[in-house]
Amino acid sequence: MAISIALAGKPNCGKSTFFKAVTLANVEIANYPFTTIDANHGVAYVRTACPCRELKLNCGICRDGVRFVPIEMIDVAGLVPNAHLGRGLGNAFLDNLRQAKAIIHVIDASGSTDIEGAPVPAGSHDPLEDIEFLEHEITMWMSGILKRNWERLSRKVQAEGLKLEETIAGQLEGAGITEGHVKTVLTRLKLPREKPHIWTDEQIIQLSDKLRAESKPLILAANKVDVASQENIDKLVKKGAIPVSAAAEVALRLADKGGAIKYIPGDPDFIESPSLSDAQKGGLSKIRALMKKLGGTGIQKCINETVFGLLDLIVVYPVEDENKYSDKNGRILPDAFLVKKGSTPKDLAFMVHTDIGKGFLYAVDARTKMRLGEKTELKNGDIVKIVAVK
Ligand SMILES: Nc1nc2c(ncn2[C@@H]2O[C@H](COP(=O)(O)OP(=O)(O)OP(=O)(O)O)[C@@H](O)[C@H]2O)c(=O)[nH]1
Ligand SMILES: [Mg+2]
Repeated sequence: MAISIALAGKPNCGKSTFFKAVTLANVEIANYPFTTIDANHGVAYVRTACPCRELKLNCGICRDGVRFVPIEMIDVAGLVPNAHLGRGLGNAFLDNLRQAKAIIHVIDASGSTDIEGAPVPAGSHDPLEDIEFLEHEITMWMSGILKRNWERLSRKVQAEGLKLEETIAGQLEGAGITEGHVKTVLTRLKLPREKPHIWTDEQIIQLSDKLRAESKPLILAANKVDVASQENIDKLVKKGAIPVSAAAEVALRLADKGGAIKYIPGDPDFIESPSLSDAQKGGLSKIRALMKKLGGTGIQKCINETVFGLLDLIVVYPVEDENKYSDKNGRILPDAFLVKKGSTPKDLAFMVHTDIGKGFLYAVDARTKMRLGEKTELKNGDIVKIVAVK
């Protein structure tokens, strides 16, 4: 199953525009809050160098040596401060974040929407104010779920010896929390383990906050930089945000699809076809100026940073024929898998198929033809043949 990433943030910050840019799905986009109510799900891609170039092969899948590995993107409804108290659409729709392994927090860097997403004169709202609330709302959403039945559950932990990690993970299953997450977080927090029923509200919020950070790390995308002041952009970059223009990326991808330009997502520039109208040229030259400044539109960079930076994933290519780098039908480098850094060939085998994982014997590095032991750490770009008992 592809890894899921969610786009979240206040209403009207450009989440659906970002989503449209990366999935080319036709979704509703408008300059007012709560345009999106039901979450949009689509396929986006992380960009990487395809090994076929280096091997002097043609996989027929990549574009000019650029490989796009699919991930799932989720565009959720806008969230406002105090959504957990029922403001805006409330936070029930945060259930859509359940599968998300990371969040791209989209911020309107132009300051042309207030904290609740209503249009205001450009520059009149300080985007720095929009940063903190999202994490808080997600934390409060989780703590709200955890507190449901807590009285009863925590007493059971004490009286009937239920496993604490299992109980908490079970309660937060809908938020995508696993026992592993709970274990990691509990070892860091100094909560009285043996008496969960005396945990205060504050302690439950603290636990939820750590669980949120552990299970859904987040990066900031400072959107609408095409109309934002340099001052706002600088302020957000200082906070670690990646400057982006979702609108520019939509224009480029559509122009590329329509044949007006050649643009490979994530490239710092594009090539114009000779037959453009003056209006097209005018629009594109504005985008080009922005790309020069940012080194691109920032959109692909955001996805790549989330997948490779935040989530620490690498790309590996399982093959069946290590000499031809292909599957048994001769398709070259047919699959690209995103795996956690530190994964072993055996982990990869399990990802390919449970039976292959169970029957794992050894793996071969297709480049060197050397055997890889069960415990070898895979490297980014590895091409691996797995040998398993049939
Ligand atoms: N100038 C500029 N406008 C943008 C950009 N991205 C989005 N917008 C505009 O911002 C407004 C809101 O965009 P949406 O994508 O609908 O925002 P959203 O966050 O999905 O909004 P909700 O679904 O209401 O939460 C629209 O008018 C978009 O055209 C951008 O990069 N630059
Ligand atoms: Mg939307």
